[in-house]
Amino acid sequence: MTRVLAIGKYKEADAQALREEFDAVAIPTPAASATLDDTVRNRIEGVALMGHRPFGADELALLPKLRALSIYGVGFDAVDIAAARARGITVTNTPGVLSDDVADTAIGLWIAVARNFEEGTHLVRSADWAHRPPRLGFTITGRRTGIVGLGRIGREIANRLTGFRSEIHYLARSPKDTPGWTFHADILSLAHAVDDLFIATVGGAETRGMVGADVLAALGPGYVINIARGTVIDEAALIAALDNGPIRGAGLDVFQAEPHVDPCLARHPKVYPLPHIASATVETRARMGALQRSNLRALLAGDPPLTPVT
Ligand code: 8YV
Repeated sequence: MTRVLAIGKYKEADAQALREEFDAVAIPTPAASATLDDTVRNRIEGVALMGHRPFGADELALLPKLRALSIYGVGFDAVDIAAARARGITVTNTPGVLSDDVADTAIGLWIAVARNFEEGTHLVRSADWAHRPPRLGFTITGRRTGIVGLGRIGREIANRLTGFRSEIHYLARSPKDTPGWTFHADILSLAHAVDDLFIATVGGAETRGMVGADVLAALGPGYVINIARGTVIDEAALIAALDNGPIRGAGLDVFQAEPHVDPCLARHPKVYPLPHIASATVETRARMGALQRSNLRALLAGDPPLTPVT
């Protein structure tokens, strides 16, 4: 009988791999393990988790034998890591394999929003181009850019920005070994120093609402790009700063209550929104699935995991 749950909405290739290798039982959310037969639930030792629904002490309590929780994704803010640790459960994630695609998406959002791509596409498709000239955008090359969080993804964004002759600043806990990029210990200091802000930090309590009215005011007439977690931005403050100034535009791949998006943000003419697709390529998703299964395989065999959440 199975020892593994596959939680979330996997694409068929991953669902099949989890079924074939682990005889995994599929359920849509962590809370749905309450609907399983007790004999199944009480045997589960491993979980392959996808998605962003909360996996806290209550959900962990439903799985008394759980010892391995392997996340499909780099972010682990949906999981109560302290509660898992207290139960002796090892949690893993999939860092590294998605950094390039996520950084590419950040740059794509930045260009799209600053150069009015959505409006331009609409002009062509609607045939309005014949009656209305496109609006002018703003130059992105040579701007001062700030990265909130210089982890793997933040670093890849910064690497790409060097190609745009950007003056690069970053917020981190401590200065990093970087080629002439400027360290800031405080987000207000970062926002004052740059034109545009790229958010590439972790989600969860420590960063909730970190980009609020004060930071947006300090940023001035620039762009906010978020490929991290919607919770990092105070969305009400962002809407106000887009409506009344000073923010020029926002490129957002993530939202506070996704997949439900505040209609003011979803329809805002200064926002270029995407449905959390930064890591969504065939190649990266295959790597994420493979790493998730390698971690799960190692943990169930009693071996050290490849990429534990530290
Ligand atoms: C998700 C992500 O994993 O890696 C992360 O933290 O947010 C994404 O790559 C993906 O959307 C599947 O839930």
